[in-house]
Amino acid sequence: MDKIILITGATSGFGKAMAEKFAAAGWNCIITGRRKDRLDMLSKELQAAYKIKTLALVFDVQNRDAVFSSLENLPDEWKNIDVLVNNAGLALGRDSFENANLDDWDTMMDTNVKGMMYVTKAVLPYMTARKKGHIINMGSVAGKEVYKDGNGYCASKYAVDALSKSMRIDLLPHRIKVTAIQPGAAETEFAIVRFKGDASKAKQVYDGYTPLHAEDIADIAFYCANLPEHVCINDLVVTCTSQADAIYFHK
Ligand code: NDP
Ligand code: 8X3
Repeated sequence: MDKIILITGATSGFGKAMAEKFAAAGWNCIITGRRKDRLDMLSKELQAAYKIKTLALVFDVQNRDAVFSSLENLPDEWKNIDVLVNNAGLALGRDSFENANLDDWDTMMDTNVKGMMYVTKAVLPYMTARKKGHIINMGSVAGKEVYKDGNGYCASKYAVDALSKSMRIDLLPHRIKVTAIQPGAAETEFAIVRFKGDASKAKQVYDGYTPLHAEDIADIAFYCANLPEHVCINDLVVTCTSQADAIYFHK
C-alpha cells in the first residue's frame, strides 16, 4: 500500500479520527495542524500501531506564506498525494448579527474559507501533474441552511460549499474528484472552541440526544476515498438520527 493522504486539522476531532482510520488501512499520512505536540504524538502512535509513514507539518492555514512554504516543496516520496482532506476549521461564537465579534468573523473566514483555498492551491500541482487525485472538503449542514445566530460560521460554510462545486467543475479536465461532506452535530472539540473554553456551554449542545462521533465521519471519508476510479460521491449531508437538518432536532 503506497497511498498517501494529507489531512488538515489532524490534531483533534474528525481529522485525528481520519488519520487513524486511513493509517489502520495502510495509508501513509501527512498530518497538519498548529499544535506540534499533538501532531508529534499522533505521528508516533500511527507509526507504531500501523507501520506506516507519517509526515507532520505544523502551520496555520490562515498564514498564506506558511501554507505554501510547508506544502510547495514536499520531499519526493510525499508528492504523490492521493487524497487531500480540507478539514481544518472552526466556529467562534454564536451571537446575533449585531452582537457578533468582528475578530471571530475574520478568523472563521480566514480559516474555513481562505485557508482551504490556500491549501488546495498549494497541493493541486501534485495532483494535476498526475491527472489523479481526490479532494474531500469538510462543509457542514451550516453550509446548507442558515440557523439563528450562525451568521459568520454559516457564511463560511456556504462558501466552502460553493468552493466544492467550483473545484468540481474546474478540476474536471484533470480527473480530480471533489467530495463535500456536510456533517451535522458531532461531539469533538468543536463546541469547546466555539464557546471559547466554556465546557458546560459546549456540553449543552449535545444534551438529550446522541450526536455523531468523529469516527462516523472518518468511516464515511474512508468509504468515499476507496470507491472505484470512475465513481465520485459529490455531496454528502450526514446527521445523527436525532437531527433532520441544521435546525430541527428531536431531544
Ligand atoms: P475540532 O476542534 O475537534 O478540530 C479542528 C481541527 O482544525 C483541529 O485539528 C485544529 O488544529 C484545526 N485547525 C483549526 N484552526 C486551524 C488553523 N488556523 N490552522 C490549522 N489548523 C487549524 O473540530 P472538528 O473535528 O469537529 O472540526 C473539523 C471540521 O469539521 C471543521 O471544518 C468544522 O467546521 C467541521 N464540522 C464540524 C462539525 C461538528 O459538529 N463537530 C459539524 C460539521 C462540520 P490546531 O488547533 O492544532 O491547529
Ligand atoms: C457544525 C455543525 O450545527 O454547529 O458545523 O453548525 S453546527
